[in-house]
Amino acid sequence: RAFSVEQEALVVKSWNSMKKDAGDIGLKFFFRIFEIAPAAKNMFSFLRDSSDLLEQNQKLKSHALSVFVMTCESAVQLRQFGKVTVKDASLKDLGAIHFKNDVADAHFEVVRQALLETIREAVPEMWSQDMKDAWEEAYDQLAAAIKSEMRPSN
Ligand code: HEM
Ligand code: ISQ
Repeated sequence: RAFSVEQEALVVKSWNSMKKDAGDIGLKFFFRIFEIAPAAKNMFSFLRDSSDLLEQNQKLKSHALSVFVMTCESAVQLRQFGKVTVKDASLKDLGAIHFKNDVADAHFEVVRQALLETIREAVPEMWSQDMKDAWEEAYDQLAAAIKSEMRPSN
């Protein structure tokens, strides 16, 4: 599927504006996921296993930040490399993690909706249908790349 020069520009423009607040925006993204699908909370080990609230929060924050940054950076690189790339992680490992945690197609829809709403709220002044389409396309390609690697690891 094509990701155009114009779409890349829209993603880069909004990402540059969100970068400095990526920690806060990442947290909002995470909480939005649970607003849409409260049951998803049980999937995350750092929310499930830890009774230490501070530790929970720190893990949640760092995970949310890394996921948000990864999604944005892979979108930015989509055109540059013509394919999905992730920094500091392999798609194979990501596929295995999500397979192990029983992540289903419906969950990917939830995360996509949460991502789009979070970005819309973060950059309301630049939000447009074209920007939405660009982010949607970038997310779908990243999600497809992860799904294609969703199998048990040995
Ligand atoms: C783990 C990214 C979709 C649930 C991870 C990790 C990354 C990641 C980087 C491992 C590192 C970390 O936790 O910080 C992504 C990306 C997605 C995506 C880029 C979409 C394109 C989803 C979806 C779900 C999900 C749809 C289901 C709600 C999880 C869970 C873990 C995980 C349960 C393991 C967390 C733990 O307990 O350690 N994801 N993810 N992810 N992801 Fe995702
Ligand atoms: C893992 N996968 C998808 C979304 C996430 C959001 C916050 C923390 C971890 C995540």
